[in-house]
This record gives sequence, structure tokens and C-alpha cells, in this order.
Amino acid sequence: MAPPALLSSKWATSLCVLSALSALFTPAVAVKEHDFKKCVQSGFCKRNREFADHALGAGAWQSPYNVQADSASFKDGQLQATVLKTINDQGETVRLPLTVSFLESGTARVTVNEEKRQRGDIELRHDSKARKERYNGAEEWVIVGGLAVDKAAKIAHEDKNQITIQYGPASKFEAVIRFSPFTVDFKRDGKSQIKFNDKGLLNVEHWRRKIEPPPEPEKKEGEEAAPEEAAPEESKKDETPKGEDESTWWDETFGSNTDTKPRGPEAIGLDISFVGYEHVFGIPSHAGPLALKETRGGEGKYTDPYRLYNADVFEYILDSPMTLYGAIPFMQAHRKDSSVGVLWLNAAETWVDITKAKDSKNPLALGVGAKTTTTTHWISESGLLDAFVFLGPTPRDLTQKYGELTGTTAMPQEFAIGYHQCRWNYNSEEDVETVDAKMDKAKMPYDVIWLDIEYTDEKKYFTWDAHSFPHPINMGKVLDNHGRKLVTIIDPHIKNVEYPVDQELKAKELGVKNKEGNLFEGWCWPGSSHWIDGFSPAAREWWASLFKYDKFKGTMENTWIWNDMNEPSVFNGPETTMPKDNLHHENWEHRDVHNIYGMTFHNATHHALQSRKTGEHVRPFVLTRSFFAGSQRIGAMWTGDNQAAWDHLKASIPMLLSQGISGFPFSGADVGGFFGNPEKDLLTRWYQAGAFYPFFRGHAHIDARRREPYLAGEPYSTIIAAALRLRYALLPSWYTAFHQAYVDGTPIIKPMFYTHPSEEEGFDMDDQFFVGNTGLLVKPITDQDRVATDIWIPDNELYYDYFTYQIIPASKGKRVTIDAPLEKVPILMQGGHVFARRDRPRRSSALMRWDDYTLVVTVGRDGKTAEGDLYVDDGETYDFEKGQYVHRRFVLDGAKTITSTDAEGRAPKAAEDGEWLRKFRGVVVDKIVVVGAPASWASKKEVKVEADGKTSTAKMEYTAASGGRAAFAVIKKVGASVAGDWKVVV
Ligand code: MIG
Repeated sequence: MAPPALLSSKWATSLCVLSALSALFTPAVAVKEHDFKKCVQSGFCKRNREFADHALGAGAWQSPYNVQADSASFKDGQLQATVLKTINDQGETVRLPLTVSFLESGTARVTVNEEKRQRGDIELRHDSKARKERYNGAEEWVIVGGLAVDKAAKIAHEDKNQITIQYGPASKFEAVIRFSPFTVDFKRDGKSQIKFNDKGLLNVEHWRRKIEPPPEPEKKEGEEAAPEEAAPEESKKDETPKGEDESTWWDETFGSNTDTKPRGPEAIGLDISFVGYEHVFGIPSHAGPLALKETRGGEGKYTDPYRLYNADVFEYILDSPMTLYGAIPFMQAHRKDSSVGVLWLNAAETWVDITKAKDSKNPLALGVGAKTTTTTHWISESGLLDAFVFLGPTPRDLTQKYGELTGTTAMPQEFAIGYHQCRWNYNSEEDVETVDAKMDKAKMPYDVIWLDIEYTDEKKYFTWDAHSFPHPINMGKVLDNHGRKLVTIIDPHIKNVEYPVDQELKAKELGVKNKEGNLFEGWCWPGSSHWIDGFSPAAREWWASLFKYDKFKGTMENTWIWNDMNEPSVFNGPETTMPKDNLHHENWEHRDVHNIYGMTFHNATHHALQSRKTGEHVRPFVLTRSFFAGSQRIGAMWTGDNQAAWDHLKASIPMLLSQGISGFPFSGADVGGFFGNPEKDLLTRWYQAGAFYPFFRGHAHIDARRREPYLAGEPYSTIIAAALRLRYALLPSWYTAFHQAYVDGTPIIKPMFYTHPSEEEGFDMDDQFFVGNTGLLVKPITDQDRVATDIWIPDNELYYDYFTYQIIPASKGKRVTIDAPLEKVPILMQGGHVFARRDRPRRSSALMRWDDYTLVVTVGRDGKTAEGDLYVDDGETYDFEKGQYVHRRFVLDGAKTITSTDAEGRAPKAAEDGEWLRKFRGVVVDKIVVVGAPASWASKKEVKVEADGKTSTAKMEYTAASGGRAAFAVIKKVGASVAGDWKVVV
């Protein structure tokens, strides 16, 4: 496939097609780094770094931001004041309204704006239609709750220098707002945790007039240029802090693109120090370790800040702070037994510098080692300074409070957590149906097959290529016969030709506009294209109309959608995206909203799928490449164009862990690697890892060889089939973990610092994780030829090998070696849990819907207890919101009884059962496997089962411990309803 001939060679290099071709010849091709800005090439980043260097350099630095005397007032949980920024030696100031809100959840919010009156006086530099205010709409897209203010927050102390507010649970939190210079110190139990502007890096580039340079004096032929005259003092006054680099204030060029800046400089910067915290996590997406690195140089450190500017970074490089496709400006700091965090609510291009320093000068720390403080420097190009502060103290508190504000993971349909088979491209209906049949023949379960861009008629979305896909409904029905789904891709660029979708977009003016206010035209897959403006309510309504079954012909109830290229990717745009001076709904500049654009498109698609047909009441599935804080409410993400290489397999795990602790856990990486051709052992290991990604999809580039898992040959195909079945057997537990994420934002796969916040050795670990509440501790193999691995044991529980029941005796802090030949994924079961499986292999999750369950009980170190839960609903509709679900709590107690009770203490009301629940009551627990079964059970052959007011017996087989393998018991044909109360007595 050749790129459109019209692309100039300069930017044609940004097409993944070309770069992939080159990848065939040079295995480790990396992103062309020079296609993307470094801090020094981004005017506002450079200015703010220079500002920091100056402030932190030798000499006395006085932050020019002071709270105006007597301006502070506190009422109803909110502090209002005016911060004055001194802008010149004459003492002139700019007024910056400050609000500090204390929320009922214990979260605090600091907002700094710039006073409008003053800005309104100033004309835009160009004849631009851009809004003359700082963008204040991020909240509308990101925050869905948790804003109620804490009426109990109160002034604890006030004098002419500062004001202290007490707030939060049991009033244990304090915010000390100092006036001169303006700083905020957030304390918990009297100790500083997070400080704003402690280093004096607060920098609000105020709105100003452009001083046009004096016209060049006319030169006469042969005359020497006149010596430069000093500009009159007057004209410089007020505008130019000495020494500041002004060169990019009013326009900025990168490559062949010039960004005109109608409003001039307007960046914001702030230092946020995490006092006594050595580890920081979050701000995905970056291809690097979970624990973020320092960014200002030095051995093993980065030299550039972490960047958040959603971009189509094809063939990204690993271990880098470069931006990727999506951004979540949430950061968490952690030290032994304490987590705190910050949400930086800004949608513009953002850079974050990270440095760490030992506080050596603390004379009170007698005998205690010096603590490390991490200082972060946040720099955004425009918009408000708007930051939420979370004081923990547990990682769980953070994910919960963050979830209250930004929302939690949408409860997915069950199929969405099965296996997805994708490639660029399945080329015809026949191709799709053949793959479908071959998966069955190979006994490889899967739920969804995907169509990439080639299914369309010349990249005109909402159409089908008539030659290869003449009867999509027939194809859909073939898939539906065994409960399978089809996902088709729909991108935000609309082909600029006479076809109804583009005609409507033009006629109704629903596209993103250029700086002149005319429809923006750029290049993407279809050639010349227009972009839907997801910020516009009218555009979203129109978008919804396009997905109606009678409009998007060929789609049906089992068709779902994939949104790609929504950063947005614009082949001929600066850094392969949209010009920053483009305009969106209500004339906000693209610069202000860039990082939210992808979410608006994903959101429009999500809502469109909720209204395809009146009365249809099912949960949509939309995968997105670009995302922002809040995207977790509307679908899943994947990590974009990785490579078929071992280091990319390895890198996927910290990337997904980072998504999880940043509120967007429904995440996956392309299994097999997008670019290139994986060796069979790599493909096999990737399936084993992928079986533990929250989103599990195999995908491949158009130039990659076919690699459907049945093609791998023996022994690989059999091993991959086993990995797929392992995923399917554990679906009930995955679904339960998703439900937990839906309820309170808990990550689905959890890093060690999250589950064991007291164990410092685990804070840097990002290659092993726990799955939900199952106690399953997984460490996928990500190195070639490795046949054993070391798993770090975080506590003194017993652990059992998942497959062999081998006991790992209590060995907190040790690394135990687990055999992992190619056919084995290293998984340990932590003692003390009960988790659910469905052991009968089937072709798809839908076909397992009425199957029996197996419960696995892993007896804890005390030899007698374990507990766990299971959540089940119809896997499809929103009826669970009306109580149509089953949520059980299983408890092994006293080495004697195993009980099942309602996890939420609800009393069953059969009268309220809907159709699904009525039928599900017939689904039973078949087997209970008790690993580490008490020795006292050895002689027992039968157990009593009390259910439904009746007592029956079930057979138990006990196998004694031997050679390091735990004793285990299998209780067979339990026969008790999964949905009801029951008790097994041994
Ligand atoms: O510029 O739709 O990341 O998964 O196969 C490439 C074609 C466009 C990028 C996605 C990739 C997808 C591909 N797309």
C-alpha cells in the first residue's frame, strides 16, 4: 500500500507505512525523534526551564507572586484571594484570582486564573477569532463528581502572613497558605506532604500587548547600517522581564509549520514538591518504568521532561519521557506507608520535570537517615492553573478519590474482556469467516474479530468496500452464531470528497476550523480530510445519527467500534497533529484543548452506540488510542504501535500498570507486537502475558506476516491455546476485578507498591503484579530463552504455584525461583483467597454464560481461613444498575465450613428477578478445589452441603501433601446455586 502520491516526501516519512517498510530491513528502527519537539524546541517549555534554572541558581530568588493584603476570605469550604504578580521594576502587578476549595472527600483544589478585565483590554494580535480567556472547560470534560465542598473545613489560624485551613477526614489535613511569596503547604497529621511554589517556580505568563519592533531604518545604497539605537524605555516597560527569551512569544516554527499565537505567551508553571517522597508514579502514557525517573540529566536519568501532548508517535522508543498517544496528568508519590497525589487539570501541551534531593539539613532527623524529596515542575502552554491535591494515605485512597472526581471504569460487556483477534487487515468476508472457523478448529477461544481501515470504500468511514465486503450482515450473523462480535474501525478524519458524511459535516459546520474560522483541511489516510469537532454538541448529535443501523448499513447488534488516530493524527500537521491555532466549538484554540480532543471523539462514539436503536439497552464497546483523564468512563485503550520485539513485550507491563494506578485500567498492548514479525517463542510468551492484560488483543501491521495463533505450529499453537483457555477459565475473576474498578477505581492489575505499600523493596518493581482480589501473583516471561524466573514475595503469606500447588513457604522479601519452561506462565496463588473459574473450554464467552463454576480456595498461613468474592451480571445490559446482579462473598472458616453469602448483605427478593437472574439461579458451583487443605480432612470422603433449606452430601477427594506440594481437596458436584446462600461443612 503506497501513501497518497500527493504527500510531499518531507512529511510522507511520518506515515507508519513507510517507517514499517524500513523496519523490515533494520530491526530496531526507532521513532524519528527529531519529528517531535524536545523541551528546548517548545518555546514555553524552554522559557519555564530557564526560569527554573534562574530561580534555583545561585543568588537570592524572590518569587514575584504575593497574595494581596486583605484579599483573602474564607467561606463555605472555599478560600478566595487575589495573587499579585509583580511584572517589572516599577512594581506594576497583574491580578490573578485564586480559589482554594476543600472538598468533602478530603481533596483540595487550587485554581489560579488571570483577571479577565485586564485581558479584555488587549486586542488579539492577529485578526483571530480565538477566545480571549484562559480555557476553563477542562473541568466539564473531566470531572463528573466529588466537587461538593467541605462545610466543616475551618480556619485554624490566620495572621497577616498566612492563613491555615483545617479540613479532611477528622480534620487531619491542613493547608497553610502563605502570602509573601504565595505558597501552599499541604499537611497531614501536622506534617508537610505536598508543597506548591516552595521552590518559587510559579510562573503565570500574563496576557500582554505585542510591541511591534521599530521598522527597519531605510538603508541607502552603500551606506553602513546605522548603529542600533536603544529602544525607548517606555515601549519596553511592562512587557519584558530581563533576559527572558521572547523569540517564541508571538509565533513559533517547528519544521515547516508556524504556529501563530494570537494571544501571545500564556504558559503556566508551578513546582510541586512531595516532601519526603522518593517515588513518583503516573502521568501515563510513556514507554518507561512505572517509577518515574528524574529528568534533568545525570547518570541513568532523562534529560528532557516527561511530555504530555497526545501524538501519533509511530514506532516509539522505549525508556523515554517522550509523549505518546494519550495523557493522564495524575501523579502519585509514595513512601513507606504513605501515598499522596496531584491531578493537574490542564488539557494543553504539558511537560513535567522531576528531580529528587536528599534533605540533609534537617537537624531534627537525629539518627534517622536523610529523606528524599521529589520536586516536580509542571509546565503547560495555556489555560488555568487548576490542581487537585490528594493526601492519601493509602494508594487505595488515591485511586478512590481520583475516581470520585473523574469517574471510574465503565462496566464492560463480558465479551470485551475475552480475546480479540485483529490485524491490519482481514481482507474480505471470506478471510474473516476462515479465521473464525480456524480458531474453532484449533480449539482457541476468542470473542471478537476486528476490521482495520481497509474494509472501507477508499477510507470513507461508514462505507464498506463493495468488492471485499459485499454482505457484511451475513458475516455478522456467522459470527453471532457462536456468540462472537465484529469491531470495525472509525477514525475522526472524514474524507474530503462528495459523500454524504463529508457533505453533512460541511453543510452543518461540524468540523474543526482553521485559524481563519474556515473548515480545516489536512491529510490523513483518505488523503484530504476534515475532522469532526467532538467538542460541539451538534457534532456529537450528528455523529450519533451516523451509527443508526439503517444509516451505517452492514452493522448490527454485534458490531462494535475502534477509534484510532484521534490524537488527532494529521499527516501534514506539526508533529503529525493539528495546528495549535485551529479553532474548536466556541472558538477555543486547539492549543487549549489538544489533550482532550481524543476523548471527545471517543465519547461521541460511545454515546452514538448507546442510541443505535431505540430500546436497545446494551453497554457499548469502543477502543481508543488517544485518551485523557476521564476516558476510563467510556471504553478501553491500547498502547499503540509497538514492535515485535522482546523489549516491547517487557515494556508493556509497566505501561499497563501505570494506566491502572492512573484510573484507566482497561488497557492492553498489541499482542505479538504491531511492527515486524515475532519469532514463535516471542509470540507464545506474548500470548501468555496478554492473557493477563486487562484488554487482550492480538494485532499486526499490514506488512507483517499472518500470525493467527493457529498458524504458529507445534508446540506453540498448543501452548497459545492453553494461554487463551487460561484467560477464559479465569473470566469470572477478571469480570469481578472489572466490577471493583467500576465501583471504586481500583486497578485491575496491581503493582507491588499498591498492594504492599509498606514494603519498600517493591516500590520500583514493575514486572510482577496481582490480578484483582484473587491473590494471583503473575510474572510473565519477557526474555528470550528464559525457562525460570524469580518472583519477589511481598509478605509472609503462603504462596502456591498455580499449576503444581507447590508450596512457597512464608518468605517475605525473598525471591523464589519458579520454573517457567515455554509452556508455563509463572503464577503464584497467595494463600487466603477464594476465586472463581469456569473450567469447561468453549469457543467464546457468550457460550459459557450458563456454565458451572469452580471455586478455588487457597488456604492461608493459619491453615484454616480464606475469603474472596464473585460478581456476575448478564454481561451485556445496564440491568445491573437496577440490582440485577449476583455478588457473593465466599469464606472458608475454621478449617471447617465454606459459606457463600451476599457480598452486600442484600436479602434475596425473587419477585424482583429479571429474566437473566431467574435463569442464572440455575447455575451452580460444581467443584471446589481447596489448595492447602487441612490435614484433618484427610480421612473425610464426604461433606455436607446446606443450600435452599436442604442438606445433601457431596464427595470429597483428598490428596496428601508430598514433596513440597500442598495437600489439596476436591469437593465434587456441590450443586449449590451460585446466586444463593449455601454452606459446605467438612
Ligand atoms: O497510521 O489503521 O495504531 O493499530 O492498525 C496507522 C491502521 C493507522 C495505527 C494504529 C494501528 C492500525 C493502523 N493505524
